[in-house]
Amino acid sequence: MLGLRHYRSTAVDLFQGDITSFVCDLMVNAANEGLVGGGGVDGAIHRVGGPSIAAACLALGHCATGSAVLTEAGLLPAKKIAHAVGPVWRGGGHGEAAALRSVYLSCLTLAVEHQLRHVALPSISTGAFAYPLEAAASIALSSVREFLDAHPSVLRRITFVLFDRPHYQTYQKALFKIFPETDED
Ligand code: AR6
Repeated sequence: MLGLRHYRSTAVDLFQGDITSFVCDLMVNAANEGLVGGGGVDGAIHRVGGPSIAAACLALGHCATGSAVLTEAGLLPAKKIAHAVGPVWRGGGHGEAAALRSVYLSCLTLAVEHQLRHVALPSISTGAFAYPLEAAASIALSSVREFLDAHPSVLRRITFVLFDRPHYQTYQKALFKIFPETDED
C-alpha cells in the first residue's frame, strides 16, 4: 500500500482528506496558544465538533508552543482531541525546529498516557503558521520514529491526514526516507 509503514509494531500511514471525518482514538488539532479557535484545521474541528470543544478549551485557557492539551471530542469521530500548538515560522532561528519536534512528541505522549492507540495528526504549522513544508514533514516523521524507538508496541496506528496533494506527496517522500522499509519485528 502506498504511504504505509510498520515500525516496532505500530502502523505509520498517510491519508489525504479532511481530518474531521477520520475515525480514530486521538484527533490532533493545530491550535494556537490561547486555544481560542481559528481557521484551518482548528476552524474545521470546532465547526464539526460543536461548542463543547470551545467550552473545554476556554476552561483550560492556554497551551504553550511546543506542547498539547486534551479535551473531549464533542461530535467528532474520536475519543479525545489533542490541541497542539506548533511554532510560527520566523525564519528558522527562533527554535522552530525544536518546538515542532516537541509538539509531535507531546501529542504521542498524551496518546500513550490515555491509552488512545490510534492517533490522527494534521501537518502542524504548515498552514497559517507558514513552516516550510519539506522541513516540517521531515521533523514530523522523524519525531514519530524517535517516539516509537522509546515506546515500542504501545500505539497501534499513527496516521497523518493531509489536506492536499502537495502535502500528501511531501509527507510520502519523508515517510519513505525516514522509514526506509517496513519492519515486521
Ligand atoms: N483536515 C486536515 N488538514 C487540514 C484541514 C482539515 N480539515 N484544514 C486545513 N488543513 P493550519 P497551523 C491543513 O493553518 O499552520 C489556526 O487559525 C492545512 O492545509 O490549520 O499550525 C489556528 O487557530 C495545512 O496543511 O495550522 C492557529 O492560530 C495544515 O492543515 C493557526 O491556524 C495546518 O494548517 C495554526 O496554524
